[in-house]
Amino acid sequence: MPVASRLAGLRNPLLGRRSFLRLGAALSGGVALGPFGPRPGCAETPISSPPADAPWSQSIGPGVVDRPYGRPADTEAGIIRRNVPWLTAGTESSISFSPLQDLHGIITPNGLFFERYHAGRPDVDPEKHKLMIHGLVERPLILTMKDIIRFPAVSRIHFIECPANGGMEWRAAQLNSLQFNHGMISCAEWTGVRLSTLLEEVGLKKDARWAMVEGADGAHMNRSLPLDKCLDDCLVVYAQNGEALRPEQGYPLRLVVPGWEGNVSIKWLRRIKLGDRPWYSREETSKYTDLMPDGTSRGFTWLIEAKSVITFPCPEKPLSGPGLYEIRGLAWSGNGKVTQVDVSANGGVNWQRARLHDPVLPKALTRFTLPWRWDGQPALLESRVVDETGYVQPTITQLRTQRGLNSVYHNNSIQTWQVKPDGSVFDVQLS
Ligand SMILES: Nc1nc2c(c(=O)[nH]1)N[C@H]1C(S)=C(S)[C@@H](COP(=O)(O)O)O[C@H]1N2
Ligand SMILES: [Mo]
Repeated sequence: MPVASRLAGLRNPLLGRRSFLRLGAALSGGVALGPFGPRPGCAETPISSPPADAPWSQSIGPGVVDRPYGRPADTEAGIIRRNVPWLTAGTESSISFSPLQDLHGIITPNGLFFERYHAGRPDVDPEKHKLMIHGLVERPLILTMKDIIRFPAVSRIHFIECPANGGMEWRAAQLNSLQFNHGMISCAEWTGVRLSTLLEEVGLKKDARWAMVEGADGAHMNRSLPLDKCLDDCLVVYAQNGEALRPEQGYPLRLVVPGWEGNVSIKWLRRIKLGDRPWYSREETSKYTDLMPDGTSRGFTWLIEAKSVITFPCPEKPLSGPGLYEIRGLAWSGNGKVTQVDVSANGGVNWQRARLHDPVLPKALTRFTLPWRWDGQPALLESRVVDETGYVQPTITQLRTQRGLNSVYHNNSIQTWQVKPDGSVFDVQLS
């Protein structure tokens, strides 16, 4: 029997003690991470009589007109994006983090997608919004939203990660939180038109090598993109998980640059200018560069290298006592597909291969799980991803050896969660 269906059996209240113990023995032999004995992980409730009717079973609920646009159950109200007030001067140039500890699967619900603004969230009128494509092109064009929606549509699932995700932990562990250390990543199904289709429509002049992409927000945020990437897999999208983009994500139109740092996925996209060299905008010179130990600065570090994190257990979701658990997490790579995730319970001394859940898509979040019998002893949980290019996620020490301590961006190091005997979980760094 596959491990997953054995685990599923645990949730069956009819499962007898004998079969539970048999299951425990099988698991500790095959997949437990340490020398843990067969110890039941959850209590059994004997079923003698049917449960009494709850209040909600005794009356008629509200009808269909109650919620013309749905929302989560009232009891889920605490599952929200959060920000770190001291991180930025104001809320207009700020970040909210996705509550990864409460999410399932690989798609981020639209209301929980992380936000990053350089000049607040503009309220754009889709009737007036236009996209101009000009510069080194044969036929410059100004497109309305109606024009854009007429082009052949494609849908793709991709993550967007701000390269500053984890940037607060370059020097030391300081935020005891999954949401704040890793929540600047989200993943959605994006629908729109390939940028290559639009570029074919305007016709590229032979010297065109770069594109400058610019937003309609007050920051007029702009970045330079090499033409190869534009023609490869960039999308100009108007929909996110089946509905129009949210204003937070760039309504009515944004660029999605799969696998590259979130900063280049320009929101409220209003202009694409083709040229023969990069523009060296503020966001690729003063910001979004990495100061190296020798005083030089790395620029145009677009790629999001492979990264993973355990989302259960984590500081927000401690363990409730010794027993059988499923370690759960997320892995991703801007290089393509995730091919392997290993999990350690002793700070990287021994590793065990985790199961990757379908679908495993390029440049998208990938779920991994591993059954784990916790014996109540202190543990150091880590996950380490390998992507299809063979790249292995580094430790923070390995990263610092290469890049020093001056960086903010592109911290893709292995996260260590320290599990204490009472089940609480802490953010730590191993030297
Ligand atoms: N026009 C515009 N585009 C923008 C930004 C912005 O402030 N203005 N922020 C960028 C940054 S830094 C990131 S990480 C992503 C965040 O996308 P999200 O807010 O949809 O999560 O959008 C990028 N695109
Ligand atoms: Mo960002």
